[in-house]
Amino acid sequence: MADPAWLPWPAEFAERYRAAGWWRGETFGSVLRERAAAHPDRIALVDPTGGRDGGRRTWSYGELDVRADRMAAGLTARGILPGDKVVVQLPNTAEFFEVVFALFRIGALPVFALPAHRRTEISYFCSFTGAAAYVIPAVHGGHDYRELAAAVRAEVPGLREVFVADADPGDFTALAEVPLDVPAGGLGHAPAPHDLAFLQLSGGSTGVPKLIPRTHDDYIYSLWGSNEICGVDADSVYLVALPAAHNFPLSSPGSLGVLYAGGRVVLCPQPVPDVAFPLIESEGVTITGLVPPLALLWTEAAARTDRDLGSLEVLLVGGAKFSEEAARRVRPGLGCTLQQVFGMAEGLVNYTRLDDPEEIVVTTQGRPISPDDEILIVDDEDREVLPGESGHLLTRGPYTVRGYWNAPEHNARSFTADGFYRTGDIVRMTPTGHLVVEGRAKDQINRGGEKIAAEEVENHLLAHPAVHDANVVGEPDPYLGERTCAYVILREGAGELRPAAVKKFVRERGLAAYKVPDRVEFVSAFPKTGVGKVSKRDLRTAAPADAPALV
Ligand code: J2J
Repeated sequence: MADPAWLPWPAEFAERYRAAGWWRGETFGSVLRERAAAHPDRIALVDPTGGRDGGRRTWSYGELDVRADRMAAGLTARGILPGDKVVVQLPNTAEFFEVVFALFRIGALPVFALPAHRRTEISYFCSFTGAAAYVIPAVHGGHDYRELAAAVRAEVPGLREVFVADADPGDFTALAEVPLDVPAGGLGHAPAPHDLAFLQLSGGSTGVPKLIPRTHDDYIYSLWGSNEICGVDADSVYLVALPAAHNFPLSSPGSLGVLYAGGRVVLCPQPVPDVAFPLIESEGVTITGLVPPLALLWTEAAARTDRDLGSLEVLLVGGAKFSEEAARRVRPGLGCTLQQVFGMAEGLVNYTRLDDPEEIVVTTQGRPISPDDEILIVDDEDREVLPGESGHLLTRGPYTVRGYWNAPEHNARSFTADGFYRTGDIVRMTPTGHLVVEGRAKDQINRGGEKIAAEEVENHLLAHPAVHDANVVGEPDPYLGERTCAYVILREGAGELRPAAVKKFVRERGLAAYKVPDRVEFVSAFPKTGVGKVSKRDLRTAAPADAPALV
């Protein structure tokens, strides 16, 4: 069933990707069914704190399959239909997979929210997609998601159902009450491999986040392609340390890649060494993925731990640039192979290979998964640069989308006429074909792997009655790589406003905490470019001590 808000691949490309064997004609529902039939008793998921007593809980492939079916039947009975959107905001728990596979079976589309998102983001996802339902934990990380859901529901009356994946659902429906026996005739509808499977979130550089439509065919290719490159097989044990719904731990090769291979997925409630290291030891974790700040933290902590991390074979690091110095420390520190991964929820994923020389592994961000990933490196006028020079990365291929969901105007800017995605990244290619990320042309801050669209935060700052104008830029941070600084011009006669009050204002607008500016600087003017536009580049290089010069 084609979604009218989605731009599929042109037929000749789809045919080519099928003929090449990249698109295998599978769906997530069919894959889980096959794995469950082949090895029902093999463990699929380990949720170390998800048991009734807060202890370890495991689900076999057979159990996950049955649970997905029963959840699908129950959700269907509650009116969740093929093509419906369901915002899923669950932490790293087994229920995340139960719900997501149930939706895959129905042909309803999960919209992957992160646990950090708050009222403004969730209300937007729900209203923009016309979501039929929203799935939350009761309380996670000290935050009561039932209160969040109540606020979202008040703003988005069309949201029919809220399901709570805990025993105490408050005013909403407990997820545990939903499952039903599958009717004799089955679920009644099975999505096709070329149908949309879900909407993923883009890091974004615009006022509101964009949604990325991914199909079963294309995403499953990115999974098995990643598995081959990362050595994932049925013996792999993957630790989901980052938030499960993020594209990196979901697919590079991530939980879904490892489930595709028939391996085991271990859910880590928090990515800190004190929680993750005991799990690596007790569960025999072989592979995991981290953003650079966490990779640094783990490498340092490994020197002090008495935990045995010997099972860990591969550490994937990506989401933001991993410095060469930090990369060099991974193998001696953690005793495993580093794979750099430069990926994006829109599609293209690059990896250094397991047999690449150490020099390439520590100095590049890898090369594409597929021989059919097309890479162009161009100047500001879309002309290809000379080999080895840096430029804008454009890409097209068998698992890179052709447009955002329901965003025609934005698509005209973010994609070329012939379907290349403008990544907004500045890269160069080495003679070995590896990409090195040199910078970014998009107006985005990459805060240790968490992406912040400057415009989104600026819009919230502008809503403050005392704020005349605002610009948000990234500035260097030794741990995060980059942190955010908001440069603010106050209205005349606005009186005194303290940075803390500005931060509080943004937080109370209902934004994820990571989007709240790390630093707020009051200025009386912004530096301008030759043509009179605000020069973010000059703002970026304005170190705190220089700031008064701007006044
Ligand atoms: C520099 N910048 C990087 C890297 C991503 C695997 C890994 C990461 C993501 C991801 C992902 C980078 N060095 N190694 O989806 O499947 C920046 C680039 C890129 C943007 C995408 C995956 N790895 N980046 O981070 O959609 O700017 O996906 O365009 O969140 O992160 O962000 P996102």
